[in-house]
Amino acid sequence: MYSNLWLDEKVKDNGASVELNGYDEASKRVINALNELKTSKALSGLKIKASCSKVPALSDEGYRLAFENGVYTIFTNTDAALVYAVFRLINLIRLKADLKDPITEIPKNPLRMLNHWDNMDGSIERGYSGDSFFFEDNDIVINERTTDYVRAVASLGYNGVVINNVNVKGAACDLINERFIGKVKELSDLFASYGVKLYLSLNYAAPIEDETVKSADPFDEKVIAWWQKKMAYIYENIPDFAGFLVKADSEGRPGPFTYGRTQADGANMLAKAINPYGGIIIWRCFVYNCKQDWRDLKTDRARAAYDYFHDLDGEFLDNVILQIKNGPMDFQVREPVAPLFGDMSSTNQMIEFQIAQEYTGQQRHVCYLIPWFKEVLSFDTYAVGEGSNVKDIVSGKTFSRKLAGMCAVTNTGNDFNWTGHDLAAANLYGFGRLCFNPDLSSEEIAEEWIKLTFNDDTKVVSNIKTILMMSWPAYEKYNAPLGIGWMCSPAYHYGPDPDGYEYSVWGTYHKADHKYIGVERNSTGTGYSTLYREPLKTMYEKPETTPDELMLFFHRMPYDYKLKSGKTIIQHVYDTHFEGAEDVEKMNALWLELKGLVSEDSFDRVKERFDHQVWHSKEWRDVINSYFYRKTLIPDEKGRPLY
Ligand code: GCV
Repeated sequence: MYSNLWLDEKVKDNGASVELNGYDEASKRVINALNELKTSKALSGLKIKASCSKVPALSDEGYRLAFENGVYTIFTNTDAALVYAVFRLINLIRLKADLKDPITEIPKNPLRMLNHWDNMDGSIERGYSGDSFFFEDNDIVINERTTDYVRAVASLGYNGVVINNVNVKGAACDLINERFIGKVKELSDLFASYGVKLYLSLNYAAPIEDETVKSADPFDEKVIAWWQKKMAYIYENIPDFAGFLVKADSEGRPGPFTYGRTQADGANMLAKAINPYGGIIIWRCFVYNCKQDWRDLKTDRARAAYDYFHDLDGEFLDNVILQIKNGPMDFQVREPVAPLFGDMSSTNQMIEFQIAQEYTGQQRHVCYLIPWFKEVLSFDTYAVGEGSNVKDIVSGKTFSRKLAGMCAVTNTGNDFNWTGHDLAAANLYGFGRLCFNPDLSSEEIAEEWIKLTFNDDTKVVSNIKTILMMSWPAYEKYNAPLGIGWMCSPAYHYGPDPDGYEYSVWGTYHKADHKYIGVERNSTGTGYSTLYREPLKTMYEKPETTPDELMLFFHRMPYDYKLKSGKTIIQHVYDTHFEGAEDVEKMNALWLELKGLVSEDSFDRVKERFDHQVWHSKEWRDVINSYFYRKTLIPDEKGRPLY
């Protein structure tokens, strides 16, 4: 039993009396929901009545929960929503909500997904919590942990999971072939029984391997016929298969560009083939030249997704949705919001975040990412005037799109605690809650998670909440400063290496010399800032109006430039790096106060991670500070040690 998620303890029979009205009692979802109601410890002895209503306002996935005349009542329109409602009811009772005031929750985002980057040999690309629990030795694994995983994600209302890495290689190419289709179906059925849809990542170049086709040109009749036949085969075997996620023309992956076609040509070819069966194609916008030469001053990786996709607005079929990373680069601790959001009013789009902490401490550092995601979601794009926030664009509200939503690259693995760092599970929990309701506050989400995972002791809740809320700002402080990003090792994306990317082939440069740092991204530079709407365009044009935290993303600046905070850039670097490491000491002290108040195992595991983080944040501090000191020879005003 993997019990250290937020799921309630199960008992054999909790003695609850449960009445179901109007549901198909043979449906696996209903059976599973009933089973949760009858085995949840928190519901012991309670009376519960669930009714399948036809309340249009609840739509397909919403629910109403109440406590009326001694009975807890649930209303939903579907059995998938019943599953989400049951888990929520259990959690609310555990959180001591009385439900005397009924609550109605309807998910704001139609798609609420997790993307696994799991490989079939069991490894996980950018995985920091053990190996895959879906795959081992080039085979699919289905066991008790799989069910626990699906229960956990369904309990948060996630409704889709992509099980394999977007870089589809080797055995993963066979997930759509006879070799694995039976097991994929088994997994898909298990997911469906908890109201979660299974998606696969697809190898765009798959038909190249077929001797009779040898191409992936989306305009080639043989390629088109190959995919039509393949989709027919998949749906014969898995009639409710949800669809595919595609990474094309990116980081060495083939795509339509290889044949002189556009991204829309490629996506639409697949979309047409899958359309008769109701499936969707999720097409990633993470397309860029990863081998930019340092002498090339025109190319700007930050512009890439915009430049490749912007002109294609309106050309994608209705069952295609573009998946856009939250920032224009790649999940750095700080980036601007990608300018594509709100820019394509006639194209379905969803946002891609990363809760796998690839660049944010790899689940060895605590880094609660929900406050960061909330900043992104509440960013005003001005797409249709003031108030055009990212959250309304990706939920489909702004442009009235049905296919829309949010996903995150997930942070799970087969480590006992699922997420490597016990506190990293707050991101898995928090992201699911945010997908359902982006208006929840980071503090609210943290508090729920702490109470459900640990306990509701005042000190436990207060200390862990403080740790979580301090963690992302702290990580930003001791990492690369002012939005410049990328000062980590290029191979592992971990640990300080200020010039690592500068002198590698990966084409992501900060161009620091002894006087300046940064790439000019305004209208006189790469023009990136001009991709935004007004007033953002004007705001990012000049350093004086650019927010401090993004100064070095947008501008090439002298180190003695005075920020709005009143500090020079160089003094800001020194101060934040000292502060960041001190913040980690404070978080560590708060954790140490919890000895005896949380389980010993959990206490020890987190303590061990903090031991590392305390040391490693100092290494970040010293390497980054010394780098800047040696470049500039400007001393720290406060005379602290620089090496
Ligand atoms: C799955 C980054 C990661 C890669 C990842 C890629 C992507 O570059 O480092 O490991 O590949 O993003 O999002 O496709």
